[in-house]
Amino acid sequence: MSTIEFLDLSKQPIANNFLKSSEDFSDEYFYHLKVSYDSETHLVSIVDFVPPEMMFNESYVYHSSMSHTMRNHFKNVAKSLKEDLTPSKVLEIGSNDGVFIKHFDPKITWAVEPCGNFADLTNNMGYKTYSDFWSTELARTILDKDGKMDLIFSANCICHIQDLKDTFDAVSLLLNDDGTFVFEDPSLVSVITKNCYDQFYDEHAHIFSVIALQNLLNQSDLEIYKIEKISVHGVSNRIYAKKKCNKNLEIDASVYENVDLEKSLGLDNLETYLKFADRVYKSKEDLSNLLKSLKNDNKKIVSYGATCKSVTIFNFCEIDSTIIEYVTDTTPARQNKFLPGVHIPVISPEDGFNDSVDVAFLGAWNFSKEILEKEKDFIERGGIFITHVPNVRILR
Ligand code: JHZ
Repeated sequence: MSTIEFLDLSKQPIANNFLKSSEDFSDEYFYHLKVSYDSETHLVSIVDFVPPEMMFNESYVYHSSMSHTMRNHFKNVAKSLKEDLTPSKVLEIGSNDGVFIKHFDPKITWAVEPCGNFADLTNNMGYKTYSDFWSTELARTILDKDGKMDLIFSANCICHIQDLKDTFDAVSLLLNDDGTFVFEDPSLVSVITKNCYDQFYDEHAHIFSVIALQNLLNQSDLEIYKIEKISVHGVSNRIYAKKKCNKNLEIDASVYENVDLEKSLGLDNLETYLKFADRVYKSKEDLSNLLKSLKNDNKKIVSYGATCKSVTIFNFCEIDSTIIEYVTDTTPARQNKFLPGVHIPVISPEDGFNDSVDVAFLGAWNFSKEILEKEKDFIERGGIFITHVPNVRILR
């Protein structure tokens, strides 16, 4: 048996299933969030997968366009891919609200998006969007109708797909022999070194190391030739891969550098994950203690950003509305609902981020730069931001 469980993050709800009313509390779905390491492929995955249809459907609430940081990010990556690769046919897997594809000509761009609400949105924007889960079956359908693609792009999506062999086989099937597959997902180096265990939740079936990706892509005849470290979502990797049969395939130094870094951090060794788990349990204790002591000092505590990540934290650390009064979030579809599992109310920043707040937990810590700039007034009047990344502390 090569798969070993190393972290237990307790009973968890579906992280994006924001509840409309207290009547929904009693039949909420929970699963046990445990994380494992595969000593053969070195892949880190959650143990019990939630059925994809329960997570990704027409009620999906997360909009990639909700932050200035992400809008800019996708504008820039679209520009550089167009300049560097000059693709004449582009496909995005997991196109969400169109934040990336809107920078491409609809005549040469296709999309795949299982959440019906978003597929309708991008179809209405003029982009042919297949409202389905990515698979070899779907890739065959697209191949028949639209032919092979020069660029297949995916952001914060591949790590959501449970069957990676089928996923990469499907890419191989639909990619031109000289085409490029580019995808970005949170980096395991960052999760381990920054102790951001909240990157584990139902949607994140895997958190990738380059070492694991090399093994998995190779099984589908794909080869990583370049890696860019990007700052979004608390550091992600943008992976560039081509078909192995491509005669012009040159491996960039960034690939060797990433593998060396991961090996030096022990990401190919179970011991590293067991030590990480110890740090996570300590982080839970520290966060509970800090929040309780602030509460004992009669501080009003809220959380900033109703992220999936904070669903993991609050459920794991058993933090509910007796400690965190409410969560503020800019996404209308998350507002005036209850955070999954712990049922803390979610309201808009206009309604809740005001002078009455003393302390704000950074649920959206991955946007801390944007948020700290935006909330200078809060800090100037003595407001406190706290975070658990890389360790539990008050931000100064
Ligand atoms: P954010 C989702 O995770 C789910 P979440 C998914 N699985 C994934 O991989 C990532 O996204 C990409 C709000 N906000 O991006 C907006 C403010 O309220 O960290 C968002 O709801 N004020 C697909 O949910 C949330 O925070 C602000 O000033 O963990 C951020 O969510 C800013 C900047 C954001 O992803």
